[in-house]
Parts: sequence; structure tokens; C-alpha cells
Amino acid sequence: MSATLTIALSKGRIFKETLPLLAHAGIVPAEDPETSRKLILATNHPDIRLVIVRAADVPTYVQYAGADLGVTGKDVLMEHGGEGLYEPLDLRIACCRLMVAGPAGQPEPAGRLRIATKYVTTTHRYYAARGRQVEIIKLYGSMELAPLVGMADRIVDVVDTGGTLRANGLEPLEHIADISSRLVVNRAAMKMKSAQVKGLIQRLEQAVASRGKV
Ligand code: PRT
Ligand code: MG
Repeated sequence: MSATLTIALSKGRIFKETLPLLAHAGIVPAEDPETSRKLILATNHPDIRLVIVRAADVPTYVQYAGADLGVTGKDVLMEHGGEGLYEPLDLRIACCRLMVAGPAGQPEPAGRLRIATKYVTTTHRYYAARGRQVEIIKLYGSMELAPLVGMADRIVDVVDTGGTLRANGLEPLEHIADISSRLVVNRAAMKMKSAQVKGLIQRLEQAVASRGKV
């Protein structure tokens, strides 16, 4: 008799890109979260279920044992701090870069920079390490708008193709970190459900490795 394993995922790109890795590990959800309103999804394994949470909440669910494992962007993990979590595997999905961006072709304004971002902790750390005084304006989305309406000099956000920045007259200026999604595991679950958790990590590791070969 094995315990139930709960895996936290967010809808959208994380779910879409995790699905093939789970399939490779033999795990298939019983429903599609994009069409189902259920927050708990069964899988083809009676002892493995998925919970659907906001992307920024995945580390918190895993930290507080609402889920044993989760898939989350390194950007989200840096902001969360990783307390109570193991990060055993880079899934190499949902890749992007965390960047400072600003209006194209404009010099850096003198004095204290105003930076709009949802990555308050990471942004604070980045500028503190450079001895730069900044005012951080916390937003929850559409950061690209803030410089356009004169609310901020810069934004800190994740960039993939750069299309969203360009469409809004912004350009990437400074690279903060390369981002990909990570498997995170609750520290207690790693001990209490060791065989199951380690088995799953191993299967996902193989899934990532075999995907890298194509
Ligand atoms: O969207 P929602 O508010 O529900 O939540 P979320 O934005 O936290 O989640 P989601 O699903 O959008 O992103 C989940 C994770 O995917 C992030 O934490 C990143 O690790 C990763 N990821 C990879 C991205 C991107 N690429 C990305 N391009 N997350 C967001 N974007 C956004 C970016 O914020 C910007 O608005 O896409 C736009 C830029 O894309 P380009 O291609 O135009 O540069
Ligand atoms: Mg988003």
C-alpha cells in the first residue's frame, strides 16, 4: 500500500510543457485543466494526483505540504526563497530570461531609478548588489505598461522572444538570470515518501534527458 503523491502545477505554459514529461514518466491526467473547473485532477495512477494552483503559489503549496512535489519557474523560486523545498531537477522547460528593460534608445535617468516589477525581492537583491538606489513599484502583471505611462523608468520581467517588449517600445537592457522550470519537492515528503518520490524524480530525469536528445 503506497501513499498518495500530490503534484502542484499551474495552468498554461507550465502545464502544457510538463505534460509530455509526465507522459514519458507514465503519468497521464484524467482531465484537461484548461477545460475542467476542478482543482484536483486524478491521473491514470490511483496514487498520483495533480493540483492546479496559480504559478506564483506553487512553491508555497509544496513548502506547506499542500503538495508533495511541484513544477515552478526559477523566477518564481528565486522570489519565494526556496524555504522548505528541495530543487532536485531542472526540467528545462518554459525557458526565458529575467531582464531589466526600459524605453528603447534612451539613456539611464540620473538619480534614483523607479522599477516596476512583480519580482520585488529579486529586483531589490540585484540592485543592492550593485550599490544602486532604486524605488521598487510592485505590480502583478502588464509591467510593460508602467514606463509607457510614466510610472517607472525600468521594468524587471521575464523575456522570451522579446516581442512583447518591442511591441511596447521597450528593449532588454540587463540580463539578471536564465530561467527554466524546476521540480520542487517538500522536504518532509522526500523522507516520508522516499521510495515513491525518488522513483518519480528518476523517471522525470530520464524524460528530460531523452527529450534533450531529439
Ligand atoms: O499569467 P498568470 O498571471 O496566470 O501567471 P504567471 O504569469 O505567473 O504564469 P505563466 O503561466 O504566464 O508563467 C509561468 C512561468 O513560465 C513563469 O514563471 C516563467 O518561469 C515561465 N515563462 C517562460 C514565462 C515566459 N516564458 C514569458 N514569456 N512567463 C511569462 N512570460 C510573459 C512575460 O511576462 C511577458 O509578458 O510573456 C511576455 C514576454 O514574452 P515574449 O515572448 O514576448 O518575450
Ligand atoms: Mg503570465
